[in-house]
Amino acid sequence: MSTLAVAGRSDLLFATAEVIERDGSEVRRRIVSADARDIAPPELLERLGRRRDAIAGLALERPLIVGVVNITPDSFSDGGRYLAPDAAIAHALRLDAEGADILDIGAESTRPGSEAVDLQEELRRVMPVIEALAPKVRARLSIDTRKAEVMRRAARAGAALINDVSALTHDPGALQVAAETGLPVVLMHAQGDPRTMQDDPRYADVVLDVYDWLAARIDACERAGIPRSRLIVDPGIGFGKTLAHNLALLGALSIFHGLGCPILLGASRKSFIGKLTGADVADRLPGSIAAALLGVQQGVQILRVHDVAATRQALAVWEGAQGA
Ligand code: HH2
Repeated sequence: MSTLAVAGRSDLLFATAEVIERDGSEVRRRIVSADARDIAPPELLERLGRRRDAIAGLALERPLIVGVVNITPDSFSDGGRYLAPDAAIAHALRLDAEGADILDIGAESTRPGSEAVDLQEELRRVMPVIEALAPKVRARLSIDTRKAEVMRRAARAGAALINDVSALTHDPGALQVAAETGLPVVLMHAQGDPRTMQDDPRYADVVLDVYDWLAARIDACERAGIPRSRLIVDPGIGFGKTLAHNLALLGALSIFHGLGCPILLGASRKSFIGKLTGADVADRLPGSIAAALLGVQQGVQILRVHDVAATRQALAVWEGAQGA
Protein backbone atom coordinates (compact mmCIF):
# COMPACT_ATOMS: atom_id res chain seq x y z
CA MET A 1 0.00 0.00 0.00
CA SER A 2 1.39 3.42 -0.84
CA THR A 3 1.57 6.14 1.73
CA LEU A 4 1.38 9.90 1.93
CA ALA A 5 4.39 11.62 3.55
CA VAL A 6 3.17 14.71 5.36
CA ALA A 7 5.34 17.85 5.62
CA GLY A 8 8.11 16.05 3.74
CA ARG A 9 8.75 13.74 6.68
CA SER A 10 9.53 10.07 6.27
CA ASP A 11 8.39 9.51 9.88
CA LEU A 12 4.95 10.96 9.15
CA LEU A 13 3.36 8.54 6.73
CA PHE A 14 -0.36 8.09 6.31
CA ALA A 15 -1.87 5.09 4.52
CA THR A 16 -5.39 6.49 4.57
CA ALA A 17 -6.81 9.99 4.66
CA GLU A 18 -10.15 11.51 5.54
CA VAL A 19 -11.49 13.81 2.85
CA ILE A 20 -13.80 16.45 4.33
CA GLU A 21 -15.89 18.68 2.09
CA ARG A 22 -18.10 21.45 3.46
CA ASP A 23 -20.78 23.11 1.44
CA GLY A 24 -22.73 25.54 3.60
CA SER A 25 -24.07 23.56 6.53
CA GLU A 26 -23.49 20.22 4.79
CA VAL A 27 -20.26 18.39 5.65
CA ARG A 28 -19.31 15.22 3.76
CA ARG A 29 -16.56 12.93 5.02
CA ARG A 30 -15.02 9.87 3.43
CA ILE A 31 -12.00 7.74 4.20
CA VAL A 32 -9.82 7.07 1.17
CA SER A 33 -6.61 5.24 0.51
CA ALA A 34 -3.68 7.68 0.43
CA ASP A 35 -2.88 6.65 -3.13
CA ALA A 36 -6.37 7.45 -4.42
CA ARG A 37 -6.00 9.89 -7.33
CA ASP A 38 -8.88 12.14 -6.32
CA ILE A 39 -7.85 12.37 -2.69
CA ALA A 40 -7.62 16.17 -2.83
CA PRO A 41 -6.97 19.07 -5.22
CA PRO A 42 -3.30 19.08 -6.36
CA GLU A 43 -2.47 22.34 -4.58
CA LEU A 44 -3.70 20.90 -1.27
CA LEU A 45 -1.67 17.73 -1.78
CA GLU A 46 1.38 19.85 -2.57
CA ARG A 47 0.89 21.88 0.64
CA LEU A 48 0.41 18.70 2.68
CA GLY A 49 3.50 17.02 1.35
CA ARG A 50 5.97 19.89 1.02
CA ARG A 51 8.94 19.84 3.40
CA ARG A 52 8.61 22.69 5.89
CA ASP A 53 11.34 25.33 5.93
CA ALA A 54 13.37 25.81 9.10
CA ILE A 55 11.90 28.36 11.50
CA ALA A 56 14.34 30.88 12.97
CA GLY A 57 17.12 28.58 11.84
CA LEU A 58 15.60 25.54 13.59
CA ALA A 59 14.92 22.46 11.46
CA LEU A 60 11.52 20.86 11.93
CA GLU A 61 12.43 17.21 11.55
CA ARG A 62 12.01 16.60 15.28
CA PRO A 63 9.60 18.35 17.67
CA LEU A 64 10.76 21.69 19.05
CA ILE A 65 10.03 22.79 22.60
CA VAL A 66 8.96 26.33 23.41
CA GLY A 67 9.39 27.23 27.08
CA VAL A 68 6.88 29.74 28.49
CA VAL A 69 8.14 32.83 30.34
CA ASN A 70 5.26 34.97 31.69
CA ILE A 71 6.27 38.36 33.08
CA THR A 72 2.78 38.96 34.40
CA PRO A 73 0.98 39.30 37.73
CA ASP A 74 -2.02 37.31 36.51
CA SER A 75 -1.16 34.42 34.14
CA PHE A 76 -3.35 31.41 34.79
CA SER A 77 -0.49 29.02 35.42
CA ASP A 78 2.25 31.02 37.12
CA GLY A 79 0.92 34.59 37.53
CA GLY A 80 3.17 36.77 39.69
CA ARG A 81 6.03 34.33 40.06
CA TYR A 82 8.21 35.94 37.40
CA LEU A 83 6.96 39.54 37.36
CA ALA A 84 10.29 40.92 38.65
CA PRO A 85 12.85 41.05 35.79
CA ASP A 86 15.45 39.07 37.74
CA ALA A 87 12.96 36.29 38.45
CA ALA A 88 11.87 36.16 34.79
CA ILE A 89 15.49 36.10 33.58
CA ALA A 90 16.45 33.35 36.04
CA HIS A 91 13.43 31.29 35.00
CA ALA A 92 14.24 31.73 31.30
CA LEU A 93 17.88 30.70 31.89
CA ARG A 94 16.64 27.59 33.69
CA LEU A 95 14.35 26.65 30.77
CA ASP A 96 17.23 27.32 28.37
CA ALA A 97 19.49 24.99 30.36
CA GLU A 98 16.72 22.35 30.37
CA GLY A 99 16.84 22.29 26.59
CA ALA A 100 14.15 24.68 25.35
CA ASP A 101 14.59 25.40 21.65
CA ILE A 102 12.63 28.64 21.91
CA LEU A 103 11.72 30.84 24.89
CA ASP A 104 8.35 32.58 24.53
CA ILE A 105 8.47 35.84 26.47
CA GLY A 106 5.11 37.47 27.21
CA ALA A 107 4.04 40.34 29.44
CA GLU A 108 0.27 40.33 28.91
CA SER A 109 -1.84 37.52 30.28
CA THR A 110 -4.47 36.29 27.86
CA ARG A 111 -6.15 33.92 30.29
CA PRO A 112 -9.96 33.95 30.22
CA GLY A 113 -11.25 37.09 31.92
CA SER A 114 -7.89 38.92 31.90
CA GLU A 115 -7.69 42.67 31.27
CA ALA A 116 -5.48 44.09 28.51
CA VAL A 117 -2.15 45.70 29.45
CA ASP A 118 -1.23 49.12 28.02
CA LEU A 119 1.73 49.52 25.68
CA GLN A 120 4.07 51.32 28.08
CA GLU A 121 3.53 48.77 30.83
CA GLU A 122 4.05 45.86 28.44
CA LEU A 123 7.29 47.39 27.13
CA ARG A 124 8.46 48.14 30.68
CA ARG A 125 7.98 44.49 31.64
CA VAL A 126 9.26 42.75 28.56
CA MET A 127 12.14 44.75 27.11
CA PRO A 128 14.66 44.44 29.98
CA VAL A 129 14.13 40.68 29.98
CA ILE A 130 14.65 40.32 26.22
CA GLU A 131 17.69 42.60 26.30
CA ALA A 132 19.25 40.61 29.14
CA LEU A 133 18.54 37.22 27.58
CA ALA A 134 19.45 37.89 23.94
CA PRO A 135 23.23 37.69 24.37
CA LYS A 136 23.07 34.87 26.93
CA VAL A 137 20.79 32.08 25.77
CA ARG A 138 21.19 29.27 23.27
CA ALA A 139 17.42 29.16 22.63
CA ARG A 140 15.76 31.53 20.15
CA LEU A 141 13.61 34.24 21.73
CA SER A 142 9.96 34.59 20.80
CA ILE A 143 7.89 37.66 21.67
CA ASP A 144 4.35 36.79 22.78
CA THR A 145 2.39 39.97 22.09
CA ARG A 146 -0.59 41.40 20.24
CA LYS A 147 0.99 44.87 19.85
CA ALA A 148 2.88 46.08 16.77
CA GLU A 149 5.21 48.35 18.73
CA VAL A 150 6.22 45.53 21.09
CA MET A 151 6.93 43.32 18.06
CA ARG A 152 9.08 46.03 16.49
CA ARG A 153 11.16 46.74 19.62
CA ALA A 154 11.54 43.08 20.56
CA ALA A 155 12.74 42.25 17.05
CA ARG A 156 15.31 45.03 17.28
CA ALA A 157 16.49 43.64 20.63
CA GLY A 158 17.01 40.15 19.25
CA ALA A 159 13.68 38.30 19.19
CA ALA A 160 13.68 35.70 16.41
CA LEU A 161 9.98 34.88 16.34
CA ILE A 162 6.63 36.64 16.83
CA ASN A 163 3.80 34.83 18.64
CA ASP A 164 0.47 36.61 18.42
CA VAL A 165 -2.60 35.00 20.02
CA SER A 166 -4.76 37.23 17.82
CA ALA A 167 -2.99 36.13 14.61
CA LEU A 168 -2.13 39.78 13.80
CA THR A 169 -5.75 40.97 14.06
CA HIS A 170 -5.69 42.87 17.37
CA ASP A 171 -3.44 45.78 16.43
CA PRO A 172 -4.16 47.39 13.04
CA GLY A 173 -0.41 47.94 12.56
CA ALA A 174 0.64 44.39 13.38
CA LEU A 175 0.50 42.87 9.87
CA GLN A 176 2.76 45.53 8.42
CA VAL A 177 5.21 45.56 11.33
CA ALA A 178 5.44 41.78 11.40
CA ALA A 179 6.16 41.82 7.66
CA GLU A 180 8.84 44.50 8.11
CA THR A 181 10.67 42.52 10.80
CA GLY A 182 11.07 39.58 8.42
CA LEU A 183 10.53 37.23 11.36
CA PRO A 184 8.45 34.04 11.41
CA VAL A 185 5.01 34.51 12.99
CA VAL A 186 2.76 32.17 14.98
CA LEU A 187 -0.86 32.70 13.94
CA MET A 188 -3.07 31.43 16.74
CA HIS A 189 -6.82 31.02 16.48
CA ALA A 190 -8.96 32.66 19.14
CA GLN A 191 -12.66 33.36 19.16
CA GLY A 192 -13.33 36.72 20.83
CA ASP A 193 -11.21 38.73 23.23
CA PRO A 194 -9.59 37.16 26.33
CA ARG A 195 -11.93 39.15 28.61
CA THR A 196 -15.10 37.54 27.24
CA MET A 197 -13.97 34.62 25.06
CA GLN A 198 -15.16 31.87 27.40
CA ASP A 199 -18.67 33.34 27.88
CA ASP A 200 -20.43 31.25 25.23
CA PRO A 201 -18.14 30.07 22.42
CA ARG A 202 -19.97 28.57 19.46
CA TYR A 203 -18.92 27.01 16.17
CA ALA A 204 -20.72 25.33 13.28
CA ASP A 205 -17.91 22.73 13.25
CA VAL A 206 -15.02 23.74 15.48
CA VAL A 207 -12.27 21.94 13.54
CA LEU A 208 -13.39 23.20 10.13
CA ASP A 209 -14.14 26.73 11.40
CA VAL A 210 -10.68 27.03 12.98
CA TYR A 211 -9.08 25.63 9.81
CA ASP A 212 -10.91 28.09 7.54
CA TRP A 213 -10.15 31.02 9.87
CA LEU A 214 -6.43 30.17 9.89
CA ALA A 215 -6.49 29.77 6.09
CA ALA A 216 -7.95 33.29 5.81
CA ARG A 217 -5.26 34.67 8.15
CA ILE A 218 -2.54 33.03 6.04
CA ASP A 219 -4.04 34.74 2.96
CA ALA A 220 -4.03 38.10 4.78
CA CYS A 221 -0.39 37.61 5.77
CA GLU A 222 0.65 36.66 2.25
CA ARG A 223 -1.07 39.79 0.91
CA ALA A 224 0.84 41.83 3.51
CA GLY A 225 4.15 40.34 2.38
CA ILE A 226 4.67 37.54 4.90
CA PRO A 227 5.17 34.32 2.93
CA ARG A 228 3.54 31.07 4.05
CA SER A 229 7.02 29.63 4.68
CA ARG A 230 7.40 32.09 7.58
CA LEU A 231 4.05 31.24 9.19
CA ILE A 232 3.21 28.75 11.93
CA VAL A 233 -0.40 27.83 12.73
CA ASP A 234 -1.90 27.11 16.14
CA PRO A 235 -5.51 26.05 16.87
CA GLY A 236 -5.46 28.03 20.15
CA ILE A 237 -6.45 25.48 22.77
CA GLY A 238 -8.54 27.23 25.44
CA PHE A 239 -9.09 30.46 23.51
CA GLY A 240 -12.87 30.77 23.08
CA LYS A 241 -13.46 27.02 23.31
CA THR A 242 -15.48 24.67 25.48
CA LEU A 243 -14.10 21.35 26.71
CA ALA A 244 -15.76 19.61 23.76
CA HIS A 245 -14.22 22.11 21.31
CA ASN A 246 -10.73 21.62 22.79
CA LEU A 247 -10.99 17.84 22.66
CA ALA A 248 -12.26 17.89 19.08
CA LEU A 249 -9.26 20.02 18.06
CA LEU A 250 -6.77 17.83 19.93
CA GLY A 251 -8.15 14.80 18.14
CA ALA A 252 -7.90 16.44 14.73
CA LEU A 253 -4.57 18.28 14.88
CA SER A 254 -3.25 16.55 11.78
CA ILE A 255 -5.81 18.33 9.59
CA PHE A 256 -3.87 21.57 10.05
CA HIS A 257 -0.97 20.16 7.99
CA GLY A 258 -3.23 20.93 5.04
CA LEU A 259 -2.47 24.63 5.59
CA GLY A 260 1.13 24.03 4.53
CA CYS A 261 2.69 25.47 7.69
CA PRO A 262 4.28 23.97 10.79
CA ILE A 263 1.80 23.44 13.64
CA LEU A 264 2.29 24.73 17.20
CA LEU A 265 0.33 23.23 20.08
CA GLY A 266 -0.14 25.05 23.39
CA ALA A 267 -1.98 22.70 25.73
CA SER A 268 0.31 22.88 28.76
CA ARG A 269 -1.53 23.12 32.12
CA LYS A 270 -4.69 24.36 30.43
CA SER A 271 -8.15 24.17 31.97
CA PHE A 272 -9.39 21.31 29.78
CA ILE A 273 -7.00 19.09 31.79
CA GLY A 274 -8.58 20.34 35.00
CA LYS A 275 -12.08 19.80 33.61
CA LEU A 276 -11.26 16.21 32.65
CA THR A 277 -9.45 15.30 35.86
CA GLY A 278 -10.20 17.84 38.59
CA ALA A 279 -6.45 18.61 38.85
CA ASP A 280 -5.39 22.10 39.93
CA VAL A 281 -3.11 24.12 37.63
CA ALA A 282 0.01 23.09 39.55
CA ASP A 283 -0.83 19.39 39.18
CA ARG A 284 -1.48 19.22 35.42
CA LEU A 285 1.91 18.01 34.20
CA PRO A 286 0.80 14.42 33.43
CA GLY A 287 -2.15 15.69 31.37
CA SER A 288 0.11 18.23 29.66
CA ILE A 289 2.56 15.49 28.64
CA ALA A 290 -0.29 13.34 27.30
CA ALA A 291 -1.50 16.26 25.17
CA ALA A 292 2.05 16.94 23.92
CA LEU A 293 2.46 13.31 22.82
CA LEU A 294 -0.97 13.36 21.18
CA GLY A 295 0.37 16.33 19.21
CA VAL A 296 3.67 14.82 18.10
CA GLN A 297 1.88 11.61 17.13
CA GLN A 298 -0.08 13.76 14.67
CA GLY A 299 3.04 15.49 13.41
CA VAL A 300 2.85 18.71 15.44
CA GLN A 301 6.29 20.29 15.05
CA ILE A 302 6.31 22.78 17.95
CA LEU A 303 5.12 22.34 21.55
CA ARG A 304 4.59 25.35 23.85
CA VAL A 305 5.07 24.14 27.43
CA HIS A 306 5.73 25.34 30.97
CA ASP A 307 7.69 22.20 31.96
CA VAL A 308 10.61 21.91 29.56
CA ALA A 309 12.69 19.19 31.27
CA ALA A 310 9.70 16.88 31.75
CA THR A 311 8.51 17.37 28.18
CA ARG A 312 12.05 16.72 26.87
CA GLN A 313 12.13 13.45 28.77
CA ALA A 314 8.76 12.36 27.41
CA LEU A 315 9.87 13.23 23.86
CA ALA A 316 13.15 11.34 24.29
CA VAL A 317 11.21 8.18 25.11
CA TRP A 318 8.80 8.80 22.25
CA GLU A 319 11.57 9.46 19.74
CA GLY A 320 13.65 6.52 21.00
CA ALA A 321 10.79 4.11 20.37
CA GLN A 322 9.99 5.70 17.00
CA GLY A 323 13.61 5.35 15.91
CA ALA A 324 13.65 1.69 16.89
N1 HH2 B 1 -1.41 29.98 25.24
C1 HH2 B 1 -1.20 30.98 26.12
C2 HH2 B 1 -0.46 32.11 25.76
N2 HH2 B 1 0.08 32.22 24.53
N3 HH2 B 1 0.44 31.32 22.37
C3 HH2 B 1 0.23 30.35 21.48
N4 HH2 B 1 0.75 30.44 20.25
N5 HH2 B 1 -0.50 29.23 21.78
C4 HH2 B 1 -1.07 29.06 23.00
O1 HH2 B 1 -1.75 28.03 23.20
C5 HH2 B 1 -0.88 30.08 23.98
C6 HH2 B 1 -0.11 31.22 23.63
C7 HH2 B 1 -1.75 30.85 27.51
O2 HH2 B 1 -0.82 30.26 28.36
P1 HH2 B 1 0.07 31.09 29.39
O3 HH2 B 1 1.04 31.98 28.67
O4 HH2 B 1 0.70 30.18 30.37
O5 HH2 B 1 -1.00 31.94 30.20
P2 HH2 B 1 -1.43 33.48 30.20
O6 HH2 B 1 -2.01 33.82 28.87
O7 HH2 B 1 -2.43 33.56 31.31
O8 HH2 B 1 -0.19 34.29 30.47
